Amino acid sequence: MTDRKKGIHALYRDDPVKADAAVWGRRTDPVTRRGFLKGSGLAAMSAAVGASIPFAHLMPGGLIPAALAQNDAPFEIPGKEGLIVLNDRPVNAETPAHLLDDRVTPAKRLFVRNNGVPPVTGSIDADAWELTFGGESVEREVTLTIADLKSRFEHHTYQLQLECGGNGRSEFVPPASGNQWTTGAIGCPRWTGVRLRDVLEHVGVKTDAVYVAYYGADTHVSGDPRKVPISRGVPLGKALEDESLIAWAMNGEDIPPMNGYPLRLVIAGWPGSVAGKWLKSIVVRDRVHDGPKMKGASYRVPCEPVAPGTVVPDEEMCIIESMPVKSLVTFPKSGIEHDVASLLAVRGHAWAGDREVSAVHVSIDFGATWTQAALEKPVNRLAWQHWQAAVEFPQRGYYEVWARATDDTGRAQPMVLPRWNPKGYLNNACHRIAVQAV
Ligand SMILES: Nc1nc2c(c(=O)[nH]1)N[C@H]1C(S)=C(S)[C@@H](COP(=O)(O)O)O[C@H]1N2
Ligand SMILES: [Mo]
Repeated sequence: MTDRKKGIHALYRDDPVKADAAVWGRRTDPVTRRGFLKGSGLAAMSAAVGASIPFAHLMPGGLIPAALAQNDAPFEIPGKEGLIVLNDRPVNAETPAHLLDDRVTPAKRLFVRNNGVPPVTGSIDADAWELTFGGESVEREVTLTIADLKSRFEHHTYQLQLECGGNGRSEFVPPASGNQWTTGAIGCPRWTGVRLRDVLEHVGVKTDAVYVAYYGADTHVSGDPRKVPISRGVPLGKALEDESLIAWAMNGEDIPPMNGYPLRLVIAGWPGSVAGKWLKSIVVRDRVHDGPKMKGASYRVPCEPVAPGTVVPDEEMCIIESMPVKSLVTFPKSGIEHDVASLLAVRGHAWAGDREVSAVHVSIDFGATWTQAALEKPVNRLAWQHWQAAVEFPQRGYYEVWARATDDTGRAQPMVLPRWNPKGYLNNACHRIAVQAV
């Protein structure tokens, strides 16, 4: 977005063509100056107004979308920079690939995925923030403050990836409803906190425990205080891993307000939705957790592959566990010109859910041939890995540089959209950038 500090009305008043591009990703016809919605912009617009808009691509440019016209709240997320806002109620924003180039994702570049309305945390005393442990399968109910967590348990710091299960959703055909993430709902900051396992050992877990879930301090978009926006969890085994943290710091500082200040769960390698923000309570369950967004099509995919567009009954949907192998090209930015006489240094990150990435390859001929990139080991388990390659272009012209990661079980990223599912999860198709060799 060109100017996130401006409200939607001001943005449209000053430059409707630019506003269209910022809000919807419209392509503007240079002659008529009329905007045309790109596929993803169209889907984003439909998602924002909660319905599909027939013939939206024929709508003249410069119209303020109805869903956004109701308020003049600024398109700015405090502490974030360069993110693309996909929705402002609730706030959801993703990071363009070239702004994810840092090895450790800085706070200003970490995407925001909110299911509800975040709590106002500005004036709270973080050390006094309480976390309650309950559920059928705890030995006793326990409440600990952040100060307790800090003083009673060993501190651990890990760099851990966080990726929304719906990252890449915008490419699904037929389209899936929800935030139209392209590639930017991923980040890999450094988190500090205590192990969930250490605290659960202190609380005491009964032998019938099977699942560990969270509740946060955010509220439902409807304003109904009895409704919970999201409460998800993981099987006990995943919760007890070394890297499953109750974290109070990100990159050595307070967690940003939109990313869960003052306390959140970080459970990496699985859909980001298991990593509860504004953490208020942890429940140990004797069954698969049944909180909001554990059922139906939420964070679940058809247990058996289905044809695109199939209506799948709830009983045939299975909960997503590990995220699949994936990679990004974070340098250079797509669309650059490059001198054909010199090698182009290309780099990015790769990750593979619970697994490790064993190789990354790049192609400049749409996958006809692949060259192996240099790949680093992760700094710790569940951190993304960096890769780089020097690309040579045989002659002037238009190229796409594709990256393709392979995990340690030999599974590589597909080049086309994999396995359609009703809510558009798990799109790990190869990322690519455009380069004009001149
Ligand atoms: N309390 C609470 N926790 C939450 C969410 C939420 O809306 N409320 N969103 C989840 C989802 S779907 C994702 S992908 C991650 C996003 O984390 P981030 O906003 O810090 O990037 O947080 C998860 N934890
Ligand atoms: Mo998510």
